[in-house]
Amino acid sequence: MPSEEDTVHYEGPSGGWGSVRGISRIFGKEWATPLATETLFRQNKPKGFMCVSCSWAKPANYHPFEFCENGAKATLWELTTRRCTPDFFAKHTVTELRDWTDYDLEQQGRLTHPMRYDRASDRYVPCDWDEAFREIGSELRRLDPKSVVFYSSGRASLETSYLYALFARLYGCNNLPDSSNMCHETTSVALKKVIGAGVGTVVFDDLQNCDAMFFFGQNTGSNSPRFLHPLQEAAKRGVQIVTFNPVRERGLEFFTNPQSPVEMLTGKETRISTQYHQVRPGGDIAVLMGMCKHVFTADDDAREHGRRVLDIDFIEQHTSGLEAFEAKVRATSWEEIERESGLSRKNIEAAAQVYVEADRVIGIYGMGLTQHMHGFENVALFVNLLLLKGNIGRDGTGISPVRGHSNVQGQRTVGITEKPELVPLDRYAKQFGFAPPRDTGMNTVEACEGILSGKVRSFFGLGGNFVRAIPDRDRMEKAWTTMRLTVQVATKLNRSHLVNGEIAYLLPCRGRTEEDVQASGPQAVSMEDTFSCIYGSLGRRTPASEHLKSEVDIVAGFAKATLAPNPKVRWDDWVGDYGLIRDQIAETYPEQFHGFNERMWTPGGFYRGNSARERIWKTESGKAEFTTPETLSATGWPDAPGRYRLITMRSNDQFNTTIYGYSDRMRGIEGTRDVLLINPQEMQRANLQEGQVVSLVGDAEDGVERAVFGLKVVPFSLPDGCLGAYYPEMNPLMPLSHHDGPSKTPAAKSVPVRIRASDERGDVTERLEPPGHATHPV
Ligand SMILES: Nc1nc2c(c(=O)[nH]1)N[C@H]1C(S)=C(S)[C@@H](COP(=O)(O)OP(=O)(O)OC[C@H]3O[C@@H](n4cnc5c(=O)[nH]c(N)nc54)[C@H](O)[C@@H]3O)O[C@H]1N2
Ligand SMILES: Nc1nc2c(c(=O)[nH]1)N[C@H]1C(S)=C(S)[C@@H](COP(=O)(O)OP(=O)(O)OC[C@H]3O[C@@H](n4cnc5c(=O)[nH]c(N)nc54)[C@H](O)[C@@H]3O)O[C@H]1N2
Ligand SMILES: [Mo]
Repeated sequence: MPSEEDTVHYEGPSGGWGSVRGISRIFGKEWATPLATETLFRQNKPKGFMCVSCSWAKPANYHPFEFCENGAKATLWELTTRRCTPDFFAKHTVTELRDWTDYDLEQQGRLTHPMRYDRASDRYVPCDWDEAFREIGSELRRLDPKSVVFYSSGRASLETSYLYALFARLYGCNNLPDSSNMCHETTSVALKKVIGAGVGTVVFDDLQNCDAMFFFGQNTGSNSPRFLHPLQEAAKRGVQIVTFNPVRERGLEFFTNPQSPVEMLTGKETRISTQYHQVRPGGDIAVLMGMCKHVFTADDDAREHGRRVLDIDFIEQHTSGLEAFEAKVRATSWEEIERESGLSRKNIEAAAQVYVEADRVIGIYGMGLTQHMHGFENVALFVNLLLLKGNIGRDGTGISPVRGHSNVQGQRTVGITEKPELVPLDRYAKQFGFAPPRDTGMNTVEACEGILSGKVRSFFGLGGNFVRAIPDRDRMEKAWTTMRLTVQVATKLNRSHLVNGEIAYLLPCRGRTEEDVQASGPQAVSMEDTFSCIYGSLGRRTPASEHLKSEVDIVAGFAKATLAPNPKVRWDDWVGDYGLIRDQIAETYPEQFHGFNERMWTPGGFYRGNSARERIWKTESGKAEFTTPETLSATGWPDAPGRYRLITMRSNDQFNTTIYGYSDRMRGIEGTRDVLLINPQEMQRANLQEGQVVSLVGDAEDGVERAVFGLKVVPFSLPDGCLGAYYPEMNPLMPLSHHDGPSKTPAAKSVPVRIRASDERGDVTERLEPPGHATHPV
């Protein structure tokens, strides 16, 4: 395996000229039009609109260009001049389109008309909005509410999300899975259990007051690039930044600020991570146990000199469970820790020593911790480490999950959840005069199981690309068509619109950058960022088509066509004035949303508060809880000869299933996504040549055949025993049953696979991936 000190040579740092080229390469002239530049200029500013990409903070003291390469891509993607019209659908059958790549589908541009699937001609045909609502409503009235699933991807505004959840509950179910079920659900469950608040405790200013940051499995440079600015400032201040990641991610190594003329001209780059450890995927529990072991040892030494490393006052007053955890740590040997983590004791101790010496520490993490069968333990142990020195609930400290979609955290805040206990149902009942369902609904994995078993009869997708994002895609797609009704609300065409139930609708909506004029005038919407700050967002662009409706309007359309009239539920008034929806939100959640309509324009957003930050622990014990892990490996399955841990990864040129292009600039992979990354020693052991085309087959021991073909072998710096390849192309290899226990987040970062050293299908009878990924010009 490569030594932990090895570096991979890239052409340049993250940011810099590469990021500017990254934008113009894809959008060419569109990028330079005055309207597009004007729109970008308003991005993430007070009275502007909030980026449709990630959920990073929108600071009060903003930069002139408060957007990043990927935020600009996401905005321009929505502003594209291309249109996917009824003519397009007349030319192509749905079966034909199923062979297209994700890239080619979204390249068709914005959807313009409501469409209904016509089975006889196997085509989408245009329809009337009223007609669509009428049929959807009458079907829903016939179906058992418990058999209907209302999915949402984390983009929909607080206003839309609140109404969508209300509609599902008025209709009679809590089947409200969302994209966070595949993402930071581990966070929502683990942090709730151990510190009593299911979101991060860090706020933006803490980044300016910390002495050390620990990064576990979060790829800042690609996925939250605006974070690079405070990170660069921190690095310049001398903050120790210690990273654990199997992949040497460029953005965590070096950064040139594309918004600094001096840095751009001189090519000056800032080193970001002071230590970089290429942990084995699934090895973080072992790392964290090792770090804690070092902290206990350092504390033993300090005691001999009458000092302490542990924050004893904090531990006594605020935590429970230290004894059992400490005993477990002391009983765990360095041999086990080294084996499971793939790192040396020396390196883990070096990282832990930074922790011992720092007064204020922030813990940052992403999918590298959450998407494992023992993701819960990953997150809980990270909290353990922070608790040892009172690093939660003080300025400049805390735990900071970096959330994904721009409003994924906010959706949960306003009621999108399958867990009724997270929603003030009594207030709902009073506010809207009905008896809300009290039974637990389905999350993403349960919805998939329900579709496979036939229990789910109808699926609504409020945005997103569900069939592409979930595990076991091939099995899921086959089951999909047995549903009675499928309805997708979207801006662009994607794979999920091409697998249809008996009755299927594709309904186009306005995007966040677009003007939304209703009875009372232009409407704003709002969202919540990863630091629990809530902002208004005002779209100004002319909508992509006159036939588009807003998401609020579409949800109200479903509801009016389905539910009996209720004088307390005033869909038409709400659509006419979104301020009235915010009044309803404030009534349901008064502590967090009082004065919502006024406060939403506070520069930097308004903070909705976090009890754990105040050291109020809303846990079972009333204290912050140490967790004692049962295992050192997060994978949840045994190693075996020839079995690899596959990391499914995002490139710098995609937003989830939206593929902007075929350039993973920061990893030096160009022109294709059909690659298999593997380290040179492993290549040799497996007798593989660079450029050879191979297949991956699933190795989950559950009797299900899984395979993906046509992957080109690329030597890459990775730990032994693991492979890297792109999400979503690899999703057919992920078993639905492989998910974190308590949260059911699918285990996308350690998928058990074998390499088949040819591209032949062998006994796998069907080609599982659409062909033709490999040949796109850059
Ligand atoms: N440009 C862009 N921005 C995005 C997105 C996008 O697709 N494109 N997606 C958005 C969404 S929805 C989300 S949730 C976030 C996702 O953002 P991240 O949380 O950064 O998610 P990933 O890129 O999937 O993986 C994160 C990192 O985990 C590492 N990793 C894998 N396995 C392990 C492990 O076992 N241990 C450790 N320590 N590290 C591991 C990977 O190498 C990778 O660098 O980004 C959001 N922002
Ligand atoms: N193997 C593997 N699988 C994963 C992951 C992984 O790391 N590895 N990551 C998981 C994660 S973190 C997530 S969040 C999920 C993502 O799952 P989703 O959120 O379901 O997927 P997206 O790709 O973000 O959805 C893209 C689609 O959203 C639609 N869209 C865009 N903007 C709007 C809008 O304003 N309104 C509406 N109605 N529609 C819009 C467009 O039609 C676009 O095609 O995937 C998960 N799946
Ligand atoms: Mo996500």
